[in-house]
Amino acid sequence: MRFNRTTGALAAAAALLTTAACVSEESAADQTDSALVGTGTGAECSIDETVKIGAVLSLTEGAAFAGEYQRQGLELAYEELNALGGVEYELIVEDDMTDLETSVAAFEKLIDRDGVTALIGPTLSNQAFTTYPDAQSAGVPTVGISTTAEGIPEIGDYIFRVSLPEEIALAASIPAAKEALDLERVAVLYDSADEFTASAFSTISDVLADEGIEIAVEESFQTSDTDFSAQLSKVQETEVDAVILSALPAATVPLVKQARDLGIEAPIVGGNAFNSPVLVGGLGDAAEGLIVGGAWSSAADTPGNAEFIEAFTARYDRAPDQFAAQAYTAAYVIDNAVRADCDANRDAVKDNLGQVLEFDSVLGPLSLSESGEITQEPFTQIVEDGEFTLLAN
Ligand code: 1QQ
Repeated sequence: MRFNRTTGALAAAAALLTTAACVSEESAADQTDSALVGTGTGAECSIDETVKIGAVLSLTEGAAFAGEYQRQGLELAYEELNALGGVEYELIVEDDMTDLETSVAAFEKLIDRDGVTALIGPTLSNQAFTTYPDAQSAGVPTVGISTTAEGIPEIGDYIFRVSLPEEIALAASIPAAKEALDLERVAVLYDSADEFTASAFSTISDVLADEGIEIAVEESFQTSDTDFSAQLSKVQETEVDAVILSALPAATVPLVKQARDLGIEAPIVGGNAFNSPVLVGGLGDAAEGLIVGGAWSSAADTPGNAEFIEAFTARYDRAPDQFAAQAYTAAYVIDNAVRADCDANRDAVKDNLGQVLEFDSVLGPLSLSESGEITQEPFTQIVEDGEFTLLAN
């Protein structure tokens, strides 16, 4: 149920007059904070109370390569949004240290202690599968910005994502790589211990089958592994046109370096986790020719992209990456949902997040469905001279 100030007051008065038959209606009204309901809509929306937004990001440890860019993307967006006037946001960021229990505690703190309107994050799907059920049962609209594994929006109707599903990224990047590299036989290496990389492995197998590409080598490893000689020796023994790799950067960097040291020259094809300048920097020359599917490109002519890149670079003295762009977009999508009915109560925001149609963003036009899933065009990029360059879109 949505309220503006007047109808909210009327509903409250009406609730006093209702009989026991309307108990559920009464409790919905009770949960509505009238100070979070403003006047006007869209750009004219004005809400008196500060709207709290919580973000759980991996700012340290394994996934900090993405989390730190996400924090900066969010901070920039909320500075811009607060400058627009009408709605004042307070962004509260918690570091989950790339750790499951810390992520759960951070969600609980933001939901119960801070009473946030909406949540953003966490950085990894691995954490999301455990934290999202808490957000769902508390009724807090939650927007994933890099939670790309299969099954995330299905966790519940309060769960959304402004992050291109890995299935869509791979369904674009593998055919693009097939065309660019004439792929017939590949090796597939994957981290079986992480929810995202394991889920991507199943998608990779499906896409390769659809494309008629043979899997000549299939090997797995664990997130914290550092020695990949056993898996790579299998690749070395086999003639393959490319290595399809499903891994987070902490494993990708040593794995690709060890492959190159062993003389394996096959091009590497990866997914969302590879869209990182941290990864490209860590790999150095070994990154050349890497093909990645993802949600954003600095080269894309999407609405506001040039301005976003300029503002981000000026503010942080480095260019943004995909993770910053997705975080930045989520802040604007949530703001759009708040302003739609000028109501920052959790249920109003959840209802409006499920009705985002053709929203112009730096990721390109996107929509969000009631099921929480994003629709947007994927981008496929290749690393050339240390920079991501568009291969297909
Ligand atoms: C996921 C991901 C990671 C690569 C985000 C950093 O896509 O965990 O779903």
